[in-house]
Amino acid sequence: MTARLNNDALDRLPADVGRPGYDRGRAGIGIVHLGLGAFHRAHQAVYTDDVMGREGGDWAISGVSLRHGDTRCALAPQDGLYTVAVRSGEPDRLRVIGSVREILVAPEQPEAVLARLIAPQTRIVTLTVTEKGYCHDPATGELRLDDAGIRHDLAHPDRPHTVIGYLVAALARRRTAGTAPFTPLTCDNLPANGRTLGRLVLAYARALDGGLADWIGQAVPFPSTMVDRIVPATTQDDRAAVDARLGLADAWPVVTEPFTQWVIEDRFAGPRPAWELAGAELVEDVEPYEHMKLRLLNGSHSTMAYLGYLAGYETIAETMADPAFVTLIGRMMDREVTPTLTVPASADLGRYKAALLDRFANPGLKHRTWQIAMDGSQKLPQRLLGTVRDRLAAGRSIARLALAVAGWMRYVTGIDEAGRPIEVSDPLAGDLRRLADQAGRDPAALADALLSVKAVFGSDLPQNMAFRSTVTSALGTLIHQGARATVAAYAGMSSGPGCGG
Ligand code: CS2
Repeated sequence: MTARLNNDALDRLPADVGRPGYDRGRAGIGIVHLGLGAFHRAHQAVYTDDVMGREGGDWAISGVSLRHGDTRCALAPQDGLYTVAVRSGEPDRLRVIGSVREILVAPEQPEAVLARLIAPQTRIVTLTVTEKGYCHDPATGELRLDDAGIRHDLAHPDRPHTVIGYLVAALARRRTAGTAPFTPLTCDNLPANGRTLGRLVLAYARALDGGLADWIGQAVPFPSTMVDRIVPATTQDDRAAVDARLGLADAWPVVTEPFTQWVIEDRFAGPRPAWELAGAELVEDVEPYEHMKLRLLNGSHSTMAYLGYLAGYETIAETMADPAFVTLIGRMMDREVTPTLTVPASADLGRYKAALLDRFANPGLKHRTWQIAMDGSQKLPQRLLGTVRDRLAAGRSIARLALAVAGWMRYVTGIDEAGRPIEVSDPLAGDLRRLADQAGRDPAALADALLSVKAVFGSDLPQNMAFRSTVTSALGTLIHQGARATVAAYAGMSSGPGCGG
């Protein structure tokens, strides 16, 4: 049996595999990360590993899984070590990351998680808990006081289940103990993610204790961040390829692309790692970067996910091998999204978009359309609907954006174009399916039914006749002609100035 990757095996790694450039045993834990998934391991943990390699520091990470123990099962026997394989056209570049020092599983060890969050040495709490982890209404960004987890936590604030509950319970204990607060640093693809998290934390704290809420409001900064790296779920083939290169068994490597970007608002309650040494951009205001990324990258991703899945494509790279999709996405970015953006000082939008098309086409990444299609009800507002609102307000066309929304509507009916079931993974999947079943396949009835979902569309968009009719018409074409023909037709279309064009 192949020996396992762990601290003792670091010396035996092949020369071309990168490894931690610091003494792991001496680095204390300074960061707690909530949501220890592949994205964190290929992104923030790598930046932190870089910084520790350059200047040491007590910035090791205590990684917390919020639901299952599978990451701990894989990584604890490896002393938290794992491989990041960077994949493009050439052979993978491999690097073993050492910044994750401890792995906790919140449902099994809630007190251990709280103890880490309360420890004075914990200066920063990073989060990648996905959109639905924030227990908020995606359309308004407000806390859902009727969310089952939030209701539980308000009734039992010392035994939280939700991320918001954990943050507030720990901040409350730090305040009582006279310990300085940590800085919560959200790394999820939410609009104004720091400000949103701050608003949710304050709303929850206020429901518990006004004094605590006032203290948080005054003492705890919530910097926003823009994070970017495409990290598909690891496959068995990926594991086998990494093991063969290492000559060791790594139970859960992560595979990613060469591109990586992290833009962070430089507002921290205490010290922070010098992430700029690893290429992060520390700025005053993240919003222009975030709009650029959420609307261009994630908006395109979701569009390709729904329409690509319906067209029978398993991955984004396969979808982008279809020239009609390349044209559709390129034109959607250029003609409908770009005019809504304020260009960040350091960005060259033309190059950014060209690079996106290349990144999407990376054939080494098996990024499943189904994976990106998950949780659409939580993603659509910031990826597509903010752009739609800006375009409608300016009286400009939204045809391609409307097609993307129609793609989501067709997808959540739960039946594909060949009549096979689609496994729709979304917190609202049941409601969406019920609405779709009641409406049947009449495009206007189906669009009306799904537009009534306030958590996605708010109360303004359903009232907007231009939006309603453009989405309905795209949905009609999709239902009657199928995704491939529809995408080809929309790709060939020229944009008029009106809302439908
Ligand atoms: C993707 C993102 O799964 C998804 O919804 O759009 O995870 C995307 O790959 C990242 O945001 C890229 O930075």
